[in-house]
Amino acid sequence: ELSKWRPEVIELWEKCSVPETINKETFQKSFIRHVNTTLARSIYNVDNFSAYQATAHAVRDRLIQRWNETQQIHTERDQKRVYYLSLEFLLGRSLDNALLNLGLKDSFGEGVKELGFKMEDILDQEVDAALGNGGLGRLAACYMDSLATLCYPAWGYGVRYTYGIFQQKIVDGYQDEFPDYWLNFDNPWELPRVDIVVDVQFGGHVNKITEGDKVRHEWIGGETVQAVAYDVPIPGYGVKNCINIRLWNSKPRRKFDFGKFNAGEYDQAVQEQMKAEFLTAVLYPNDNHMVGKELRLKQQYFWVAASLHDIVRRFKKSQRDWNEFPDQVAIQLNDTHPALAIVELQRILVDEERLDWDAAWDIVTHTFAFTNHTVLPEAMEKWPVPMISQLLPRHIQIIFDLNLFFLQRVEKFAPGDRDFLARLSIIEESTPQYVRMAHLAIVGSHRVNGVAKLHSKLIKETIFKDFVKYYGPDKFENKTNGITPRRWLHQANPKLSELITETLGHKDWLKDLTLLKKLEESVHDKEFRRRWMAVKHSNKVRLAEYIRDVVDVDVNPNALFDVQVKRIHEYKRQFMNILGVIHRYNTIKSMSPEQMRDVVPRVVIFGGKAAPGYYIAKLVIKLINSVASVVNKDSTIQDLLKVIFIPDYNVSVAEIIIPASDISQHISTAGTEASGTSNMKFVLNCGLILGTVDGANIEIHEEIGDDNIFMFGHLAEQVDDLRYAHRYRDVPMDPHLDAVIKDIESGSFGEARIFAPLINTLTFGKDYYLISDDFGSYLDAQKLVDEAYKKEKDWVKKSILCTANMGQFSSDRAIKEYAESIWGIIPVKV
Ligand code: OAK
Repeated sequence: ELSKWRPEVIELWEKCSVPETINKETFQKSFIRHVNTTLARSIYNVDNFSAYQATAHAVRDRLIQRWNETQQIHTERDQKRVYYLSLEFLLGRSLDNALLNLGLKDSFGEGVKELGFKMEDILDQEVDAALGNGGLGRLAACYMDSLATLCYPAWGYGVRYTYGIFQQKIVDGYQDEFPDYWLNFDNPWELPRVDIVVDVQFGGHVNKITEGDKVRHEWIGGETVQAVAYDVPIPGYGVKNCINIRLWNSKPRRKFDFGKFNAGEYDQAVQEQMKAEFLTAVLYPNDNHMVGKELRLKQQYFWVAASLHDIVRRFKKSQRDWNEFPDQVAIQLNDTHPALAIVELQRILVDEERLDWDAAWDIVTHTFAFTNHTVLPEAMEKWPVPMISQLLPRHIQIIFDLNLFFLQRVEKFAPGDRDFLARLSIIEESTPQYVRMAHLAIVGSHRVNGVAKLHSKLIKETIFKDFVKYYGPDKFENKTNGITPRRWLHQANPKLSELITETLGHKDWLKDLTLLKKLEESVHDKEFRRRWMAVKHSNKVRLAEYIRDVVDVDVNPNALFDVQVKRIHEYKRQFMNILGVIHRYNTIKSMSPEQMRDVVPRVVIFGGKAAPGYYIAKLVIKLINSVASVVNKDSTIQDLLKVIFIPDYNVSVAEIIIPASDISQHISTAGTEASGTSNMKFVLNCGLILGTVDGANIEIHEEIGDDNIFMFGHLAEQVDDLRYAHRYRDVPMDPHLDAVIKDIESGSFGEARIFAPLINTLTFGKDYYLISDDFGSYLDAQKLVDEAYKKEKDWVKKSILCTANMGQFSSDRAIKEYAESIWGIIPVKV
């Protein structure tokens, strides 16, 4: 393609594109140039926010260079790529992360200081990119960091929501939601690609055309919405590779209908425009819960169609045979949200590329793999057949055909077993019929994985049991989740990172987390233990300051910090935690001054958003705040207990909270939390955990050993029987729990009637999440925590051993496993 240019031109391009050296001075030049030109400001009116923008633009210039080089080399080498399709990417802030990954933090920090700014103030100006709900979205972000760092040829595809997850405010103890208009002031971390536009079709009808002995289908009519690409560069740590997340934004195809406008139908002309833009306006705020809104289905297809178009276009450039598609392309489905991609690829291959059905299906099934992130029944996606038929008339035909051919094969496997067929079918035979997206994802993929050992075992034994019978067990794998140590230790906990680097004598641990193991040797070193504790203490001071700023309560950094931060959900049992807090409060109140002297002071910290439509979860927030307002002003308990609800929990708030925790709670009903990833973040940051035998807690326990974790509660295999007992027998309530409930009902924490629906979940609701069954062992485990915290020296040792044994939980390990056993891709280093 270079041949169209004269040699002098090429030479000039090469001369001018030599990358600038990066150091403090060149940074300062670039900073000032951006203040003057990009921002059109001057020395007279640069505030912290413009300083942030200028710094971000200076970093972005370097990112773009790396991004270009990476794309170029990946195109040249033409190795197999992986495409990670995720409806959520919870990236958080980018500046600090980019500075650290590029190794520019020190020089740029010096640079801004000389220019009269503080790096911390600058970093604090950035708003989070919060395009996700919780675990699933943050996992996608960690995986992109690892894919870049390990130099894999990878792309992320997602949606550029105008509004990310809502902002949470607490008003009179209740959650209030406010729109997160994160794009209000320019976003330096995205590159708009106005040249990359894909038409996406909805509605219309299908013509069946017979040509000789062949039939083909033509999907025509309906409306067209355009997808415009916005690229978000993701730099690897300590490498030049910088990969891309492509986010799609919707816009109307026709700019404006002046015909209608002039005919006086002004509002109609504007409406069409607004409707198209509305498609990517808002992220659905539900975690682990499906809400069957048509707009959500439209979002899913819009994103899947644009992404596949892009992937297919890139493949076609290499002019290979279609059979080679799965050798060049791996597509990972982050849960079932992108499952329509399976149908879309089959449609492209059959209707547009005219491959025959079976050849196309062979390509499709060798391309896709599917990750399941939950076993909760309310989270299983299914869409009414009439809704899909309306929006995607050709896709529904393909789905029925796929299902027919699939069930024909199943019928051969289990002749005459109609129940088996009905259970496996992609179509649920209800009125109306539904498309089961998980079934579609399994049938269309060559691999299915769960996200922790227990979860992967459970999906094989429960929700996907029949598929295991049919396909055999080998199609189903485990890929235990991981987290990036760059953001979750190096960036969030700079002091601990420094101490580790100094102790180990290198920074290699940031790329090979198993090297932390060597810290074990230092547990006997008194001075090292003192410094380890000092780091924790200073992180607690930092959190105490944050708490004072946001909720105006003073907490003592010498108290035990006990943290539960995550989405508010019944299965995660924040309710059990606050009931335990009430028990603790009443216990302290009943003590003599003598007895009180023996109590370990605690600060119990909560944070997390409830889905706006999740009534019970919102009541849990109200109860926490009601308990907090009673406890925090009760001087009779001498500051032995404080309860804090930190509002608007998000990625950057997590970066302050996690390093400051002494103990954190991961207390889901056994078998309900697929993995959890914050458990890994807390332990990596030398916080102990109090947890149930669930998700990745189990594997963390295996790695760090019995002495360094507090586990309690019933096991997953007992859950069915316990639920059965609640349903059909009179199970006496745990006496401590009973006392706590009576206390709430007596009005100790405000009007009792407010909390009646919450308390009813334990009684009339048959205690589905088994709080009463686990309450006794929960309180016992809490006692052990208090006792252990009193033995300071042993506690520090435990804390060190936690960090030292977290090597397995790096997202680098997880990504290597996916790359090797599912995707079949190899690194291509810039
Ligand atoms: C969100 C929407 C639909 C289905 C699942 C989710 C989700 O966020 N699941 C969470 O995924 C995390 C990453 O794998 C796990 O660590 C959490 O346990 C799981 O709840």
